[in-house]
Amino acid sequence: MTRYESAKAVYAAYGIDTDAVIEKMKTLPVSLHCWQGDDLQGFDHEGALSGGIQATGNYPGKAKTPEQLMADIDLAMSLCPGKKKLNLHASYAIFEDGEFVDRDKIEPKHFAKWVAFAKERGWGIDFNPTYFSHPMAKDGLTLTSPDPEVRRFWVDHGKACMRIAEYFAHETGIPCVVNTWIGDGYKDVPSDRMGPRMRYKQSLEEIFSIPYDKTMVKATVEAKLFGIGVEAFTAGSAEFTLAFAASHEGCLPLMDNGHYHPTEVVSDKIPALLCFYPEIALHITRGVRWDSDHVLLLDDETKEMAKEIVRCDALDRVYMGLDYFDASINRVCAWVVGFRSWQKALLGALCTPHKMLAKLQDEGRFTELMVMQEEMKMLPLGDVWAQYCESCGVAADSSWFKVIEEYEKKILPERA
Ligand code: RNT
Ligand code: ZN
Repeated sequence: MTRYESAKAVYAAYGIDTDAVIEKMKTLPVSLHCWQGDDLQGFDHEGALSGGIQATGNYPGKAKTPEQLMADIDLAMSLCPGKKKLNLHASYAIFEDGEFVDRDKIEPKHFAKWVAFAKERGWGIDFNPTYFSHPMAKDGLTLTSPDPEVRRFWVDHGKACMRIAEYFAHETGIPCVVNTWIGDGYKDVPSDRMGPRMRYKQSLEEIFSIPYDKTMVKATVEAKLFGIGVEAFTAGSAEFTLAFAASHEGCLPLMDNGHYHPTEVVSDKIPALLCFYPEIALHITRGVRWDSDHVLLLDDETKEMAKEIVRCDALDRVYMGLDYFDASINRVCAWVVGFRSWQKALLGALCTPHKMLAKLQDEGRFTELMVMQEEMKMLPLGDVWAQYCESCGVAADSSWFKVIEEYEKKILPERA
């Protein structure tokens, strides 16, 4: 008996068909964020990252051109099992030599190279307007700015991004999640909290008022508690975005698990939102003490989030995207570790006998429930993982790291 055959029998005893799980895994799109590759630098500006987010570290070999970034993404994706999608930011527009188009005027053609790249690989594309790292983010404010000219610029950016999102969806034939996150807020106690939120609401309504294909373009709004330099107040709070999405047809809430108080968990919020929203979206990340966007690992909360999606039978109602950026380690490796971690979490979730455990809960058999939950932790998931990876043509163990090391040796001198 091979290790997989033996594991398969163990899971079968709990009513889990691991062959079916492996096939299911191959159908679940997970969106890989382009911005891990270059610390969110993008191609439309020079200068520092703003908006209250930060990539710390200075590891060599950062991608500086679209070609380099694409090569890095290709390498990362080739080392991961599963179905992939690409997540782009508007600041990754690709211009012709000497061309520059500001964010309020970008067009689908500025993303044609990304579309060709994704289509060749059979990937869908998700999208994010970039409301930061730009001189028009005056005093750190964009869609909430009291200056109508600033708001106008960013509303036009939002509309431009809706058109680009629709282009992605129609070109790839795969729905595009277009996510709005703004860093707008105040460092210290504001004297007006509702004003900025009303302006944010109106700006969003204007952006989403343009006609677009609601079946193919999924507009999401991402909540946040605070950012660096905007500790006292952020306009797009949890309540604001949930209420906005609930009251605007076609709009979904997006939860980033780095964006809540550290004692709150998104795993608990997933089933709460699924009671009301037909679809939701996630940014899956790892916050260490704050919204630090550390590389995703297979930790308890990561596993719990995956379990909730599976338990709620919501794999087709939850858009899963990764969102972290670590500049202190090999960036390609960071992508791979995070993507593989989420794949492991999903696999573990699909290999859990949720019905059996829920029955114990409903029957009030809590002692047994605890025993069984602990028992599940020692089942041979690694052997199912190995089988899954093998059937996807990727290494199950850490031997993939050698490929990264070689790539690093080759590319570092070129990019110095
Ligand atoms: C910031 C948000 C946002 C960004 C990306 C780059 O805190 O999480 O999603 O990380 O848009
Ligand atoms: Zn996010």
